[in-house]
Amino acid sequence: MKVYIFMMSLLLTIHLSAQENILWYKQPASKWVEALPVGNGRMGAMVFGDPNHERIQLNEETIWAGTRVHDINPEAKSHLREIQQLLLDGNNAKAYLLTKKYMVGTPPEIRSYQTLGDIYIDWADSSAVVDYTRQLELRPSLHTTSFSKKGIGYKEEVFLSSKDNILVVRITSSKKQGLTGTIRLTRPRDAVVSAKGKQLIMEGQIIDSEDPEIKGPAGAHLRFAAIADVQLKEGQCSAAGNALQVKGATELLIRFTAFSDYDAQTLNQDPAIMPMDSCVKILKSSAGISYSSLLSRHTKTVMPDFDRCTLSLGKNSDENKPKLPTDVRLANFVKGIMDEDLITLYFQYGRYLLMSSSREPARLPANLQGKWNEHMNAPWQSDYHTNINLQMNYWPADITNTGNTYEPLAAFMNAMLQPGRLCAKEMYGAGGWVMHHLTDIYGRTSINADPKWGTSPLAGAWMALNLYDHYDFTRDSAYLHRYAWPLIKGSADFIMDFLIPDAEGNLVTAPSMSPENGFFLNRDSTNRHVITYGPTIDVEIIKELFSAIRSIGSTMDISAEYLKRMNAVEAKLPPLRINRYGGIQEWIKDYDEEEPGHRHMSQLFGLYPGTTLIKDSALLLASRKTLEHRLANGGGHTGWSRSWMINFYARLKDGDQAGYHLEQLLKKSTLSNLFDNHPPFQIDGNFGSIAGIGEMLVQSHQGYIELLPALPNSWNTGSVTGLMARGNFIVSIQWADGKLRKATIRSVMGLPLKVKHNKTIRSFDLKKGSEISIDGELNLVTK
Ligand code: FUC
Repeated sequence: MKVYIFMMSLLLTIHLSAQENILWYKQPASKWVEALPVGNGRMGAMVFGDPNHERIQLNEETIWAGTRVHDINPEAKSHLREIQQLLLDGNNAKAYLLTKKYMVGTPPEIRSYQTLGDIYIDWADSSAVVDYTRQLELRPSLHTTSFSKKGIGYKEEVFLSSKDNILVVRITSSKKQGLTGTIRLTRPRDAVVSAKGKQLIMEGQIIDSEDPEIKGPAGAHLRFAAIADVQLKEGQCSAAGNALQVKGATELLIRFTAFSDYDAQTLNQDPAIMPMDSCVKILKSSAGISYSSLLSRHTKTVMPDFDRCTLSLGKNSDENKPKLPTDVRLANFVKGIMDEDLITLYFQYGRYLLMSSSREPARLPANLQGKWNEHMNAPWQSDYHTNINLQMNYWPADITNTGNTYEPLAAFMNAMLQPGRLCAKEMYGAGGWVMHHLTDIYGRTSINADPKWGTSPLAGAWMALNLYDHYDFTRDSAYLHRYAWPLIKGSADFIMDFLIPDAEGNLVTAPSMSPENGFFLNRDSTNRHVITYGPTIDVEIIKELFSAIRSIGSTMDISAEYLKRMNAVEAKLPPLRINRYGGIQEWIKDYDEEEPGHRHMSQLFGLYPGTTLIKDSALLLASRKTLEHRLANGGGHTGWSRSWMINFYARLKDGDQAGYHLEQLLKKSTLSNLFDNHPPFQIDGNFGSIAGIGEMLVQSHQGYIELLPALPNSWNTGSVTGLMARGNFIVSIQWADGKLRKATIRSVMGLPLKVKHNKTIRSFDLKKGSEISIDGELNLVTK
């Protein structure tokens, strides 16, 4: 009997931990958003899996148009007071005009992240293709296309190695010497490709032309280089013009890499960097390593991070590869056929995307499209929007335990301090640092758009809070000192200099906005405004920032005097108010909103990612009303907006609503390659939503770890391993029939532990590195 029980529980464990980690399709990608992404953080590639004319679209994280400029409008500071006064006087229209004239950056816009180019492989044999499949294994991040032509089997494997910093493409044929075709490396512009020996060599420089919108410096900027190095088993490879002709090979191996002369530390081009030398050096270091060793080196690098966290919603088959192709499953899901495994696949795909766009050797954070972009001029420049999007990209980094994906963001933000300090001083005459609603890799900090989008002076403080939260999860004090604290303290310095008193004696930000919603000053007015003073999101950001400083200040170099000043400022912030329909008031007054269903829900910053609204039951209730009001008016219609909804409802401990919005995201805002669809493709929705899944299962923002705080009824049985909670705890949970069966919590740092489930809260003494297992009543259980 004992043996039987043991076997059953073993089977149950295996069953629960078996997880599908494969996206697969029966046909090649016919467009870019059907192709599948691989990435090593620094480079990205989209694989089409075309059996006749293969296309692998390539990205390198630094391939951006634009250049380092001093973008502060020299008129800003001298017109600041006037603009502020106009806003306080209710002359928003004139304030907007002057903001547009005097505060917008010079140049007023930024340029785009660009495609690096494409590798094309045109096969000589274009006869009928049978037995076609292409698949992306998330674990260990490997794309495989296989098919047959005239009885000959072909297989193409593609991965982007973090370990060796190269793209690897291996193609084999089942028939000796079965591979004959042409390999090309191309770019739409600004590059020359030559074929030498068995290599394709690209050299280029980004040419920025005059653009009436951007008005940025025209000219030749970043220099870049790329090499595709080909090795064969049997057969020949020779240059044919600027392409390589392969004849009669049995196996083909392409190693590819690319670099520019951009330096991420200075956010600038560095003429001392020789991109071609960087390519040669990297390729040399992996020369002579066999394909199987390259793959196993890659696997050993990425698998441990991927395996940190697993999710099962109870339906996982024991097979690793699902029976139906991913696009068919998604189409079924859209029709209303529930597929729990598609949700878990989507969860792991989000983690995969973050790991593939933001890990060593990446030096830059994941942008609006991660690192995957086929355009020369991408939607929203594929840039770093900091009025929700960049923040959202990193929401899952800690809770879903994605390894060191945070590092590129932390380093980049730290580099932003220098231009941000200049901006605070020159634009506002303030200390500290500031940035507005977007930036590029050259550290632009000004209002770089029409002020109705761009006037977000606390976007930098929001970023600083993001960095603080990473500290709160990891409690890594070296990281805190090096990266987070200078941004946190610098934001507080800026804010205290920037705030002005309004007529009621409140201290307010101005000019500012509630991204990116408009309002009417009077109910009968037809004049729409965006620019304002003291919007609610700013008040919430300041409160969160000051509270973060209070909780870590004692360990940092901060005087009692400073804390006193901070407290005095906080006491004069405008109160958080409830508006006429019972929601959180979005602006300083209860204005009529222009778009009641607006995609941004900035006034709920204090619900998620913040906590201000959670501390007060009336405000918490009003938060729910705000969501209902937005939704009743068509809200949640962009991918990222829907993802934010999941987090909001998770924080409201409403699992069914959180689950509903997750389903809506898959049904309405997900492309067949499971990319998030704004539309168009924008990756923040992939990231925000999986943070939301984490929040549904474990929350840790209230001083305790709450287990299964927002479990949907439909997630009846399941398990999760390896979620992270603040204080550096690693949490695994099993539940069945909607009830917590067992939770295991490991303490990495040995900090005090409090756990909550349903209404019970219990404290535990847990030493560094040790773990406990508890049941649904929070009683200790032996394993
Ligand atoms: C914000 C959003 C848009 C879009 C853009 C990149 O401005 O309002 O919906 O996501 O960022």
